[in-house]
Amino acid sequence: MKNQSFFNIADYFLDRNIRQGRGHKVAIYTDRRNYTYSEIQEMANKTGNAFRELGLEVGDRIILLMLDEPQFFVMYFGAIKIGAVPVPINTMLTPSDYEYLLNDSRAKALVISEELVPLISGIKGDLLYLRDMIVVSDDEPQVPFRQKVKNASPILDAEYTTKDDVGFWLYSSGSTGPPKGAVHCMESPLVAATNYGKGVLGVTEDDICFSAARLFFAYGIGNSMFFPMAAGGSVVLNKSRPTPESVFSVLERFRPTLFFGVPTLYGQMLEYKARQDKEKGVDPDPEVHELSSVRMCVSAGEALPEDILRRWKERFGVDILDGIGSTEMLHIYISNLPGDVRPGTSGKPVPGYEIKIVDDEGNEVPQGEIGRLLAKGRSAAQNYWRKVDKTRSTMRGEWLDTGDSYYVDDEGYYRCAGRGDDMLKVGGIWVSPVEVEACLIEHPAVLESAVIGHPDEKNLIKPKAYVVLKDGSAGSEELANELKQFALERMAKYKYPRWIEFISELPKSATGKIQRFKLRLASEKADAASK
Ligand code: 3UK
Repeated sequence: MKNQSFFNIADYFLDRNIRQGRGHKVAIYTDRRNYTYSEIQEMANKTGNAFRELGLEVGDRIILLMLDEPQFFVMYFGAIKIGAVPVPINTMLTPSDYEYLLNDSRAKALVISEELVPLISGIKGDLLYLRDMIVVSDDEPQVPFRQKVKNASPILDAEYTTKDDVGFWLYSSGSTGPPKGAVHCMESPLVAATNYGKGVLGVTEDDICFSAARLFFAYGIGNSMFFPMAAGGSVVLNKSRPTPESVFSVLERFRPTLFFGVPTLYGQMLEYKARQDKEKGVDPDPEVHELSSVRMCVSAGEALPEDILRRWKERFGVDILDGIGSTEMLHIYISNLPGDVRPGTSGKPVPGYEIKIVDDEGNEVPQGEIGRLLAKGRSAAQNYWRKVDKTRSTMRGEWLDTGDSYYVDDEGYYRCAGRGDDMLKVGGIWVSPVEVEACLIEHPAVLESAVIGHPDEKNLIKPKAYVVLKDGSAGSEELANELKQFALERMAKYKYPRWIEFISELPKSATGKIQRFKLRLASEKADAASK
């Protein structure tokens, strides 16, 4: 067993920092108090020992349905220390989504933030594998687990794992079918932190990271956990939903050096600031603002509109580095670089990753031509859990098919040209058109529907639904509002269609597949004509 060298990411991120003398350093800042590396280590050790007492073992999944709080770190590292597998999941889903995730993962334990308990109270089906639910409130698990933690030893040597062991999973959603568990290796976090955190952002122990993207996303967990902990730096955690107001207040209070967001938020923050500036009635002082401590901003999740980047730099004097990452690659693998930012592009390959753009036969296309973006690197997931076909079609040997269409421009910058599968990103989160369509069809008046991404006034993508009614009628504004409400009540809120257009039939291929690209083209044409 011990012929492969020991590697456990909890040992690397916690114990190593303490061995290197950072025990008294603040690892986490929150509104209530700070936590040193030693404190997090001790709590994680006790938690790991308490997990063992529950009978949890190497390979057992533990779902984390948690807000951004220190206990997320404690539970995550407690699990990894004993070789169990933490599975952070999205906190904005519905009871039936949670039922699926709990059963698909066969998690034996669920750790849930108290505030989120109502989300799962509506689960109607059976939870076939779940044995223990641990509720976290006020930075502590509730009894009976709290008692187990209290009585547990603060000493816990990490399980003898290697870099290839399963470290954790992250679920990724597809256009059809349910979400897929991307199974990540133990070493993936360190690879992402080395290639991008250190290589691109130059994160050091002096950095304080603050990510508006939450810990349950690959993007967020990289920003808030992997990058600071790999460098021995610190992170600010904030439980509240990232609104411009809450984000500005965290920036002002904790003065982080690195800020991570998604395009929607950058757009909202600019708007919020413009409103404030207007109310004050004086020209804004470009030197005095909440971002004065920030040396670099990062955007990912969807393409950052050029205009937002330009306005941001004007107002706050700091660049936003746009980069493309994915749950499967764990983090950003093509990025704009400090001092080499080309607005409207994803930048260039991050050193440590290889990229190629190929045609349908898998041959590389000439520069300037659009093709499928493939990526290769050691932070790539090893497989999708219980999805053999999907694994084989996406993870092609050393190369991962990202599902994105890209091309390289004349100057070598990578430019996004959409996705092959009609999926859309809303505020950085996937929305499957198929899911929204299926929901609308449940409404008694709806015969058929097709959903596409449509830019709002800030040029950010939101779902738009084309609806064919059963009675063939032309619909009405009331019905449109009713359908929006109908969708709002049945799915995660960010998925509902912001616009509804009634049409007499949907464009379809000979095989009966909805041709969403035709609707996209028609909609773009109509927008251009109305401008
Ligand atoms: C799209 C982008 C254009 C693209 C993510 C940073 O977004 C992340 O992971 P997901 O699995 O989605 C991946 C897909 O999102 N995308 C992401 N970033 C960009 N498109 N420009 C961008 N800058 O379709 C990609 O395949 O949710 C982002 C770090 C870790 C991540 N997991």
